[in-house]
Amino acid sequence: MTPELDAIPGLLGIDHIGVAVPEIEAAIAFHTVLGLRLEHREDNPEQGVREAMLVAGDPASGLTRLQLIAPLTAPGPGPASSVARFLTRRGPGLHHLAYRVADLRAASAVLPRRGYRLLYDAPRGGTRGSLINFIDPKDAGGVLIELVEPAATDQHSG
Ligand code: V0V
Ligand code: CO
Repeated sequence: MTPELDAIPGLLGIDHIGVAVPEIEAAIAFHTVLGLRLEHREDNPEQGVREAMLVAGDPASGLTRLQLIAPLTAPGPGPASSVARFLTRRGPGLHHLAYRVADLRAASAVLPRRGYRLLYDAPRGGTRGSLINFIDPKDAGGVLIELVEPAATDQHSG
């Protein structure tokens, strides 16, 4: 493949948008009033987050997902999660944009080749058994971009 054409193969669309919140229950309550439905909850200690995935719209017409993320670690001494740092430095708000890819390893191979840094050397565990990695926001116009390959059993959703 020529360098001009070397792009991520199989970028399928936006998987979710991540919003950092200090307290997950209040955020769920607000977004439920907007009409989103709570689809999934999970704690991810490796990422230091408590997560709630909400969904809008009719599955037949394509789904829109919002991922609320709150720090998992209690305030106080000890290492702060990156989301806790984000809340301290920037306050609640838009945190990341997650693109769904068909094959995260193939997608990950392209970026360093083109001079863009990934945060992890190898994919890590994301929501619902997915594989995730992130592009360094310094290389992505200040936006934290997540690449997510859903678990094989989850490919139908969204
Ligand atoms: C920090 N920065 C960001 C940012 N967080 N820029 C854009 N979007 C964000 N969310 C900038 C910050 O303004 C600084 O820029 C610089 O990065 C370093 O800031 P820091 O406070 O020292 O930040 P750190 O130490 O937290 O590092 C930032 C990165 C870190 C992005 C490297 O947050 C990280 O590793 N993120 C990936 C993991 C993650 O975010 N997990 C939570 C979602 P200046 O001041 O130097 O210009 S978990 C998830 O989505 C899951 C599980 C899922 O979907 O399944
Ligand atoms: Co995410």
